[in-house]
Amino acid sequence: MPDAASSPAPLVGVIMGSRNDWETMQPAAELLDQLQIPHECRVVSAHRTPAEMMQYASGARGRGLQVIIAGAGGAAHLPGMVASETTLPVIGVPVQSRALQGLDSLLSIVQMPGGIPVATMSIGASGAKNAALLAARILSLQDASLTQRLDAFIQQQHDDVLASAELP
Ligand code: RP5
Repeated sequence: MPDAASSPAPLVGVIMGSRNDWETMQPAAELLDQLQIPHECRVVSAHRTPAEMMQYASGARGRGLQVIIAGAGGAAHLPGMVASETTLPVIGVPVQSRALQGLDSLLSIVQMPGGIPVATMSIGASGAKNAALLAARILSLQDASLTQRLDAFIQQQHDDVLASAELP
């Protein structure tokens, strides 16, 4: 996992409930890198380090973060608990669990009570990738150069699909 103290100051916090979630969450970090969005990556567990989780969430806005991406698996309380301690947008990524293949994670994250929103992505690495893209779209509202980089990403994706469209 990259050094959390990397500069410039992070705008997106990518957190996860366990180091074992990193493989799932890494595509989010890679996409944020590609879009040149400063970010930090940390393990913050709702169950194993609850005090640190509360501190992370309540201090996030003051440290300059603008969006939090939170990945968790199983009894996946991290995104919802973080959203309860900050008014920043929180994007939840359900990590695929061994026992229930991530359906447990998805339902844990998506079923928030009214009043505390979590934008829930799909299960696994695709969800992590889309979490980064959603964070980028939020940040692009105030950043014209990021909007251009997002447009270029979409154009490249379009071109890549067309280039691979012809099958043998
Ligand atoms: C959650 O429990 C984590 O997000 C992880 O996906 C799941 C299992 O954690 P480990 O036992 O693999 O550390 O808190």
